Parts: sequence; structure tokens; C-alpha cells
Amino acid sequence: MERPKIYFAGSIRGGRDDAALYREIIARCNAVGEVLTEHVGDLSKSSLEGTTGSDAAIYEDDTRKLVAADLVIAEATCPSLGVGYELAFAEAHGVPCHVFYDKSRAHLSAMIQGDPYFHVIPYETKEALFAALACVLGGAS
Ligand code: 6IA
Repeated sequence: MERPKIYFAGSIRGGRDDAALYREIIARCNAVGEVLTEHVGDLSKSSLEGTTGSDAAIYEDDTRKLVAADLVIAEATCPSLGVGYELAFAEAHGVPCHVFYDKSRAHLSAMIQGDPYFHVIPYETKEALFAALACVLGGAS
């Protein structure tokens, strides 16, 4: 695949504690492909932006991008209803999903961990995360 379209999923209204980490993951994804969801790593955006009537537009836009994506990279340490929904939606449309989470900080939902469709990648250090991400991206490009 020449420049894969990558849908990055990370918590927004579920909590923005890991937004800086999302930005770093997105930067690495952008080095090999086209990230369709750069806003997820935008530290200047509040989690409540878009609450005044545009949620339907967000849903339409994100589901359209998911169907067009070659793969999903999710960072799921911070629990997020939206990320869980996106993963199930991607599975329903046959889009490969790689789900990273920091096992020293979180227990991943059984609904993700227990679904053999998902490539779940637990990590404990940023170095381990980025090494595993490089393997995934190397296989996708
Ligand atoms: O339930 P959550 O809000 O934590 O869900 C996060 C996931 O849903 C992310 O992976 C996004 O792809 C998607 N999502 C949630 N809110 C937005 C959004 N809000 N814009 C685009 N995708 C969204 C407005 C902009 C925002 C950066 C503040």
C-alpha cells in the first residue's frame, strides 16, 4: 500500500489526558500515510467543542472517513464511548484495527480485548508503544 489512509481514534469527551500522546502517534502515522483525523491530537481543542448542534455532522464525517480508511490505529488507555463505537463500526466494515493501550494504567474493556478481530497491543513504555507502532506501520505501507 503506497500511502495508507489511517484513521486515528483517541478519547475526546472521554477525557483529554492523553491528547499529547495522540499527537505524537499521529505524527508518526503521518510519516508513512495520510491521517484522516488529525483533530484528535489537537491540544488546543476542548473536548466540548462541537456540542452546539454539530454532533450529527461529526458522526457523518467520522463514519464516512472510517469506511474510506485502510486501517484504524486506536489509543484506548483512556476509556471513550466514541472510540469503542468506532472500533465496532470499523469491524463491521472490515477495516483492520490496531488497538494500543498502556497496561500499567488501564484495563482494556473485555469487549475489545475479547474480540479476536482486533489486534490488541498492550505496552508499558512509550518506547515500546512506538516500536510496536513502527512494526504496524511498516506492514501497512
Ligand atoms: O466519546 P469520545 O468523544 O471520547 O469519542 C472520541 C472519538 O470520536 C474520536 O476517536 C473521534 O474520532 C470521534 N470524535 C468525537 N468527538 C469528535 C469531534 N469533536 N470531532 C471529530 N471526531 C470526534 C469536535 C472536535 C474536537 C477535537 C473537540
